[in-house]
Amino acid sequence: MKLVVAIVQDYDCDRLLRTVTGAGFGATKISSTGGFLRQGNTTILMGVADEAVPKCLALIGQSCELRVEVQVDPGISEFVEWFPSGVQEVTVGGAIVFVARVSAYHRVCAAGIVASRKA
Ligand code: 2BA
Repeated sequence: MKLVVAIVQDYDCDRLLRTVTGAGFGATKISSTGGFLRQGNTTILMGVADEAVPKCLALIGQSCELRVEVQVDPGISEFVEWFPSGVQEVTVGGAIVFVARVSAYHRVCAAGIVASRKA
């Protein structure tokens, strides 16, 4: 099993979640913030069987677009109208995806371990 961690733009999140859950993948959405732009983005966690990782990556890719975002220099943001050179464009997206090995997956409850998968 693999843990697929996808960082996506908020604009793409609903479509991505509909697509991956519609294909039978489990997914968890976490609100996150990009370190460079300090703007909101979304991190999706998915536990995925090894053989399903390529399909998962394809679905993520088809749900996420490349976009140009404007980064305003926070030091001079109030003067942007007069100093347009303080604005810089960056290309963001589609999705930044990490695939990590999972050593074990458990579902636990008061009755104990009710489901487990080893890597
Ligand atoms: P941010 O860190 O806010 O970065 C937004 C966009 O700014 C990036 O888009 C990239 O085009 C640009 N950028 C980022 N760091 C830069 C730098 N040091 N110098 C110049 N330009 C820079 P993406 O590459 O599509 O990344 C989108 C978001 O994915 C990032 O938002 C961050 O939240 C996450 N991310 C990207 N690479 C990562 C990594 N290696 N580890 C963890 N998170 C990452």
